[in-house]
Formats: sequence, structure tokens, C-alpha cells
Amino acid sequence: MLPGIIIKGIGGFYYVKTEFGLFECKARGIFRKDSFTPLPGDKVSISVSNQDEKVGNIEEIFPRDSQLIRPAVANVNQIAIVIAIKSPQPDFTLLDKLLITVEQKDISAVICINKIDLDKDMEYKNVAESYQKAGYRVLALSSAIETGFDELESALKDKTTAFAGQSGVGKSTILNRVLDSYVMETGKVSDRIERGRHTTRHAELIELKSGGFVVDTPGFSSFELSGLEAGELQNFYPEFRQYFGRCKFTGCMHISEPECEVKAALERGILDYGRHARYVEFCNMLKEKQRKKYS
Ligand SMILES: Nc1nc2c(ncn2[C@@H]2O[C@H](COP(=O)(O)OP(=O)(O)OP(=O)(O)O)[C@@H](O)[C@H]2O)c(=O)[nH]1
Ligand SMILES: [Mg+2]
Ligand SMILES: [Zn+2]
Repeated sequence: MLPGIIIKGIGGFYYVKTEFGLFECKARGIFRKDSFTPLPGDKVSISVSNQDEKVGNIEEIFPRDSQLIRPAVANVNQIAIVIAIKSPQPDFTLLDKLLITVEQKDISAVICINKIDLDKDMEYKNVAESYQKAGYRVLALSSAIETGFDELESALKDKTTAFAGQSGVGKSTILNRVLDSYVMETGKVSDRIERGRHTTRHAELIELKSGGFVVDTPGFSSFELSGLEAGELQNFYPEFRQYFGRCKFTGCMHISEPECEVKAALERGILDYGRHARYVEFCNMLKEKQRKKYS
């Protein structure tokens, strides 16, 4: 038995990276019977059926530390959330929802503010500060003027990082630069369709020379928070945690309660207003959802 990691799956075959190279594998029938699908990122052990042709079978899949749904990838331990400072304008609602989801999955996040070449007024510094206050690692990048890549490369080293974010923010361009070769399709979706190119992509782990893997993901424009209630939302704001248990009311939601430490920190400028305002918005949205469900 040989340990390995599934890099990608196409048409019933799984490509497994091992210390003896890449093997083309089939999954044993037992997985199909349990309707359990192996995913890219899965740690597996394979039996080799042909050493020369590098063919084998997946015999065992080890428990997953994490699982992303869209795209389906296992064992991602970091999400790089990419926003563009301009073109398209940053969507902070989307960014905060992504951060909440990442916190729910207990995966770490790094925020990449891209296209800073377009940012004549250096607005990105304010954005960076808001999220640094929340405890996040923030990188400023531009593929156009080749800046920020040393920091990005050190953030990626030895991790399995999925790149996520709105369409057109530059995820694939960043990855092509990091991988030092043209691997990902870039450009506007409409251009790709006009060129008649095949746009559906399978999630694939791509190995970095310096160690670690990256996964590109197709962009999206919105999604709904799921699997949480309004009362729990605060748990997914790392910057609120230090105030837990210090507000006057037990179960304080930090919205309109008196003697709230989170709001006091907001007034002192320690916490970011925008982050809090969107938190209130999400809370109301989740409450409304709960109300509809139980009425
Ligand atoms: N000015 C500027 N343009 C950039 C930069 N990075 C990417 N772009 C452009 O932005 C457009 C979108 O880039 P992509 O890398 O395809 O964006 P994506 O996030 O992968 O988009 P989807 O795959 O649709 O989710 C392309 O036209 C790029 O040339 C940058 O640093 N500066
Ligand atoms: Mg892309
Ligand atoms: Zn409070």
C-alpha cells in the first residue's frame, strides 16, 4: 500500500500523487456502494496494479479535516479570499459572508486585495486596516505591477489553499503568476464563451514548487449564509471574541443592548464600523429566516 493525495478526478479516474510519482487510480466499488465520493485533496492509500504504467486502486480514504462544497475539495486548510480594490468594486458583504463561512469550517483565511495598480488614492490601505483590526492577515497585490507576491508565496507555503472570490477579481491571474506558468484560464467569462472555450473546470490541486498546493475556484457573485442562527453569528467574528462575557447582559448580541463592550470598542475605534454594520444586517437577515421557518 502506498500513501498519496488525490490531485484531481476526471471521468471515474483519480490522479494520486505519491512519493513514486502520479498514479491513475480507480476507486474500489465499496466507495460507490456507500455513495461516498473521493475528492481532490483526499489523503488515500492505493494498491499499485501496474508499477510501470503507474496504475492503481484507491483502497482507503483517510478522514477529512475539512470539506468545501463548491468546488468540492477535501482538506483545504486555508482560503485566500481575493477582492479587487477596483474593477470590480469590492463587495464587503460577500467578503464578510465568506469570512463567516471560513470561520464556521475552522479553516484559516488570508485576504488578498488585488489590482492595487488601479488604486491611485491608495484606498486599499483603509480596507486592509479594517480587516487587520479583525485579526486577519491582509496582503496587497497586483499582477499588473508584480507586487505582493513574495508575501503571498510565504503565506501559501506548505498549506493547501483555495482561492475564492467574486468573478473577475483576478484569482486565476494570481495563480498563473504564483505557478510561474499559464495554467488557469483568465479573462471575462463572456470572452471565454465567445471564444467557444470549454469553461467547466474540475477542481484540481496544483503543487507549488516551494511546497503546498493551490486550488482555483470559479467566481460567484453572491451566496446565502447557512447552517447558523442569529445568536451564533458573533462566534464567527474573531474580533468580537475578546469581549464575550464582558457585556452587561448574558446573551448580548451587541446590537442595541445597553452597556455592551463590543459597542464601546466600536466607539473607541478599536473595532471597525463597517464590519459591525454588516454583522447587524446579517443578524437581522438570519432572524427573519428563523421567524419564517417557525411561523
Ligand atoms: N489592472 C489589473 N488587472 C488585473 C490584475 N489581475 C487580473 N487583472 C485582470 O482582471 C481580469 C479578470 O482576471 P481573472 O484572473 O480571470 O479573474 P478571476 O477572479 O479568475 O475570475 P473568474 O474565473 O471569473 O472567477 C482579467 O482581464 C485580468 O487581466 C491586476 O493586478 N491589475
Ligand atoms: Mg478564474
Ligand atoms: Zn454586547
